[in-house]
Amino acid sequence: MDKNYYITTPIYYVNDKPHIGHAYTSIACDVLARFKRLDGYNVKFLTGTDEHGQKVEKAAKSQNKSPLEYANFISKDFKSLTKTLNLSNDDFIRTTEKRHILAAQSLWSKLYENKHIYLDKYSGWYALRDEAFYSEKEIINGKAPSGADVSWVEEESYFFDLSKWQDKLLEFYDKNPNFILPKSRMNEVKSFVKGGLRDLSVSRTSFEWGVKVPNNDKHIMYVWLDALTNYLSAIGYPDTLENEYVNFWPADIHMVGKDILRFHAVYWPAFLMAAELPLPKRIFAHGWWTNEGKKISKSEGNVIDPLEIISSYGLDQIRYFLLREVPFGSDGDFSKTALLARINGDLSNDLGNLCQRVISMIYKNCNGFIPKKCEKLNDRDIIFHNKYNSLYENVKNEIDKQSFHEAIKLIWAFIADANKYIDEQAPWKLRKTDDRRMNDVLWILADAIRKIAIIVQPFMPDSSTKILDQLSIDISERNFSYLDSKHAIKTNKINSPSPIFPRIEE
Ligand code: ME8
Repeated sequence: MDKNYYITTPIYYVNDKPHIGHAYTSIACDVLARFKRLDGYNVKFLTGTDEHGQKVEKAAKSQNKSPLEYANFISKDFKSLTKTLNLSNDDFIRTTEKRHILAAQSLWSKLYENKHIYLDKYSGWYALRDEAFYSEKEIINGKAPSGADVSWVEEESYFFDLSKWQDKLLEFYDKNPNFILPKSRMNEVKSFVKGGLRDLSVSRTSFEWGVKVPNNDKHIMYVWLDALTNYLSAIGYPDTLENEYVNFWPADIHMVGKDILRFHAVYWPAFLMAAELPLPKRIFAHGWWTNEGKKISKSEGNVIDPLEIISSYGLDQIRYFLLREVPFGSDGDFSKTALLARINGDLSNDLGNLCQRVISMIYKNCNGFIPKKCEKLNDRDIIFHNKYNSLYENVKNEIDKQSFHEAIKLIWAFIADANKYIDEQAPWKLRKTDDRRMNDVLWILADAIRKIAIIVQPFMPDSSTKILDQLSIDISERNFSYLDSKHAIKTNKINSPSPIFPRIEE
């Protein structure tokens, strides 16, 4: 079985500070990367910054900085966000790095040699905000379909023969029905491609901030052709014999926002086919967040700063909320009421209380040692105990579809069950009447919490570590192979518990 897994975030434009959208994509990828590592995969998780193009050049000018100075400055914010979000990325690529420029120019040369690029003249609409070309029929009331302003561009340009790839793309989508998820997005992409593809302008001459086109340095590469190549530059392309390339290409998943699906699901596969390179296995397009019901925009002044919400509510709390609140793939609303309900309900009441009750009972009543594995389970115990034999498989199935919310729901159904079990069994009463039965019940619950904390690790790495530390679970025994029925909690000496998810009153 192929045990390598390559996952990428989009690379983020350095024209502005990071916002909630960036944090969202990155956290989702981090959960997937951590999940796969715990499941025994050799993972490469890539993120980075997209530093060329007219948009960045303009932002730099407005700050009286050179584009590179400006890119250096903002790229640092994105790099530091990876730490703030506790991302487990293995690499951080910047498109101004040598390794990337070499890869982008090599890909260009390959497309040129294969006769898929030709010189002509572009005249048409360009939206700076989207860094995208639009045809006359796409323009709505003088704006791009995304609502971005457009301007008329006429310049000499190289073109990529995208129109020739229409049938091959459609054939590929049909053969690979899970290439684009969610499914509704696949339909959108298919109908866009069926509507006819025009050759794509892939170079610009009217500004300078970009990767130079090989053998014609009047031209710079179109920022999207440059940017998409990052997924290859980070694994050593053009050296296709290099270990990283051999292990990790084709990528298992490119995670993107719905607004940039077309670039990833149409242009990128066409470039790759034209360069005779294998195509990524999946493009997943997630939805967009609104803020208290309103579209997020700078002009509205309602941009959500990830650093601010993390310092107010806690990192794991935000990671949990973003992935639990909204079905991954759909749009969602960021509201304080919903956030507090999740923190105080799901985290504090459900998971936090369960851990606190069980661990403190063991600490106080079992001399601080996890009780011995109980020898005789009764029928109720067996029903409860057996439920989590299927937990790992079921959660894994959801994660493999990027249904993070469904995966979390399954885990929380199990947590609810554990809370029901503890209420029914009332070990605090058994303490006075039946010590042995109390020990058995606490053993079952301690093992349940161990399993919950292990499977929650990808979502809330810090909090689950605290729980596993409180149970003194050995660091080497925290991966998913310890979720099977052969493994159970040992008679560890445990530490005095402290609450993991304090309630937040506002
Ligand atoms: O597009 N909710 O960079 P970017 C959720 N450089 N996601 C949001 C969002 C919101 N309100 N607003 C933005 C680029 N996003 C290119 C990518 S990849 C080769 C090049 C998401 O900085 C958006 O969908 O504009 C996109 O995935 C990312 O944030 C922003 O990317």
